[in-house]
Amino acid sequence: MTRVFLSIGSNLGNRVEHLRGALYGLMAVNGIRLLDVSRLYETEPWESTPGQIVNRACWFLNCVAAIETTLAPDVLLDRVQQIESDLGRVRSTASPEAARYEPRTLDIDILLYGEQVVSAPDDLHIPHLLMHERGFVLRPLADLAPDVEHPILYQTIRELLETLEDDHQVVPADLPRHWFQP
Ligand code: PH2
Ligand code: MG
Ligand code: MG
Repeated sequence: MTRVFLSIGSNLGNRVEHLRGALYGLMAVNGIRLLDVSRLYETEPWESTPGQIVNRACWFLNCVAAIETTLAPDVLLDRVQQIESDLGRVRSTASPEAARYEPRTLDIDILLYGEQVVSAPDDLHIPHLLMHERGFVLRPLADLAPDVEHPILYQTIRELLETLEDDHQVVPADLPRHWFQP
């Protein structure tokens, strides 16, 4: 069993429903046990088109989930991508660069997989390559795992958050604490 942290985000359609769907989807996978979920945050989009930034409706709703899994990293990636497509995400045929920042119903990213470092040619990088630069990742992750250490940077999530230079806004969402009931 390995403890894994996943970043979950949506900025299209019924965002809370998409996040809920992601969590129920994870709970239904053989070999995954959902341990905990962070608070929800309204987050300013990172590197998207300028039009999105002024429109709060296009902000993301982000959270982080802690799971325990017996699945290997590549299998886990396959399962979370299946959940993304089950919930209606259509991957663009545009270039991978353009696709990275287009609005999405649901995005699930593997942040940390135990203390393992994974660098696969097929685009799977663990720890997530940008996690330490992003408030929308570190803030919810610090709700669950402030003392966990980044396996390459050797700093804890709390330390990374304290020294973070990211001026994108990350605001706790105005939702009942029990927006998700396992
Ligand atoms: N995901 C991205 C790009 N930009 N911005 C925010 N605020 N939240 C995200 O989840 C996010 C993003 C690529 O996956
Ligand atoms: Mg992402
Ligand atoms: Mg992704």
